[in-house]
Amino acid sequence: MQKEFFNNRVIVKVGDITQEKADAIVNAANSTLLGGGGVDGAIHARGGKRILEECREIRKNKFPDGLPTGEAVITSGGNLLTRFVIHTVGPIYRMNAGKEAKLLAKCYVNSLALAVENNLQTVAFPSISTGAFAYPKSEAAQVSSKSIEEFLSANETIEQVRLVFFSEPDALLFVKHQAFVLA
Ligand code: AR6
Repeated sequence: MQKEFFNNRVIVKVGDITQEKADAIVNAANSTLLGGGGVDGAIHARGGKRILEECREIRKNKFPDGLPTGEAVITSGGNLLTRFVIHTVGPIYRMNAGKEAKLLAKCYVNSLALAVENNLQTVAFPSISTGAFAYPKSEAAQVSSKSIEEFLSANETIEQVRLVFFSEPDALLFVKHQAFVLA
């Protein structure tokens, strides 16, 4: 299935994010930036060691204590089909004293802002925090769609945001709970 929102600037699809051809794909990382399971594991496994080396440099030079939740950084795409990987750290559900939604929205907004800073036009996101970090998928759909819509309303350079879900039920659940105003 595929569905479009916001005058076709947002595409909802099913797939493996490591197979996306976009200017950047977003990694659902953790604050160490040194890899893990899920999307993070798949990106580092397919992207090769260059991505990890760049993450280590970012840790050393900019974030010795780890990347804070809601922030985003950018590396090259290594062996992936994408030029860049934007790494962001989603909130762990119920571990952020009621600030989950704000932090999850920051992940999307900061990732898109970084894409704009780097003159990128197409960005693919996984459903941040909805795996190991246990954010309920229906709530995440509202938060991500609202923050993306708000960002795109104020920006003209991003041509397409792709929301890539690992399974069809996940994509359909997103479509059911999303809060896009513009179809
Ligand atoms: N392509 C698209 N979506 C995927 C893929 C894939 N290849 N693999 C999983 N998903 P998660 P989080 C979906 O756990 O919740 C890692 O260990 C998955 O079904 O990857 O933000 C990191 O190192 C789910 O809906 O990310 C962190 O420690 C969504 O992607 C932690 O997990 C996100 O699942 C981050 O947890």
